[in-house]
Amino acid sequence: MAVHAQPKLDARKLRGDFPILEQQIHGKPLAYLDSAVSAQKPRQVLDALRDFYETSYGNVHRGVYTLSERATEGYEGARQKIATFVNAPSPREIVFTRNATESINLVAYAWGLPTLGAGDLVVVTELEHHSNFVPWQYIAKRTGAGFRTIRLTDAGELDLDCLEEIATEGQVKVVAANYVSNALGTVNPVERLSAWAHEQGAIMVVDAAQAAPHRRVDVQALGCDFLAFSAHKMCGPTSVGALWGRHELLAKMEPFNLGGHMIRSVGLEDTTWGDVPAKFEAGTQPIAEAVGFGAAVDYLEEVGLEAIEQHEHELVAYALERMAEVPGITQYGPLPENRAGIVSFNLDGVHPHDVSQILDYEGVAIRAGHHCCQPLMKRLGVAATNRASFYLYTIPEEIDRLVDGLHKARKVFG
Ligand code: 7TS
Repeated sequence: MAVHAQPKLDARKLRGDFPILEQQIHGKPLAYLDSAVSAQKPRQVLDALRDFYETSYGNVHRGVYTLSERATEGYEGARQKIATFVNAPSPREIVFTRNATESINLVAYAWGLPTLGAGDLVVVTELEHHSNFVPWQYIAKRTGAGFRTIRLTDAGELDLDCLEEIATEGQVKVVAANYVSNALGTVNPVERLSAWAHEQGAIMVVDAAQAAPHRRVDVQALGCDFLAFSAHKMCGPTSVGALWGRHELLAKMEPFNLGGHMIRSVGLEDTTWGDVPAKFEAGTQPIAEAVGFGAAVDYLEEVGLEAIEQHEHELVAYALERMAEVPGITQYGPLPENRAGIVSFNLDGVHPHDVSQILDYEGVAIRAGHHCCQPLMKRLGVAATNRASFYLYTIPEEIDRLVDGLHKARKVFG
């Protein structure tokens, strides 16, 4: 549960930081209810990007001139901020990647490919985004390892009763699960899964793409071995993400991408690798984006992660209650107590794309589709759902407008 270390956030005031929210869509104020797909950017992040390009831009770790040193300070300073943000023991354990997807692929390829084999098991959940499902399924196939999924209860929570059975079917080597589900908002018991993974002699990989923006994430408290997240869902720029990994694991792993910067020395016969994290950062990195990522972390810390979690908890409870008034609605996912700021639903007889189109005419942006969770959609017995997702700038009036739009969609298509 949230610790109320900070005062409640003032979403109305925070909205002033987000220029994009000032516009109208189809003559109506924009209600952006799709932050799970990507969050909007505050002026503080946009200014940091512009300021970096205008005053400090250069390539990093290369030049001995002032500008390159300044750029390196900005880039490494961002790494330090991100390490502190997830309570990593050392900034060397933070690897910059393009996004959460690349972070997970890095682990699947660089750790999984040489480690896994016949008789081993890779365990994921039925609730995964494809980013934390497909790479593991693929690497399991390539290595001959088995692939198992932790099933779901009807409430959309992980059914941990199946763990015992899975453990009898092979040597569990990796457990990969999301902390917060992007499709249902379920908050998963990552600490328990980490403990179980370690009992089996396995590593625990956490997809924190939907957690890091919305709640305090502490890699040491979670007890995991790897944690992946993306800046763009955290008010930061696109094209940069992070992988946190335990140093002893990162140090033993082979590289993922090969080329400039990641080497120690290159000879005609052999090449040796640089230290962690350089070993995993081949080629020119998303330098300004990393600096913007650091600014986004500063912004979230300023608002307060506990305050953000509490705000979204109130919004999701309000949304679930208000949406239950809509005739013919089916809501998916757990009770608000175990859910982040995401609601997933269908309207009887109305295709999700039609719902989201009607809402767009009202200026309300939500997502319709399978949310990159086809195994989950199969479990729910649907092809797609509508999904509304909230963030620190969401206000209850936007949920009221969503509900009004749903009544309208029923009238038009019902
Ligand atoms: N994991 C989860 C839980 C996600 O929600 C997403 C993206 C990813 C991984 C991948 O993140 P990326 O930054 O590498 O793309 N989520 C969504 C979504 O909910 N709708 O579209 C993308």
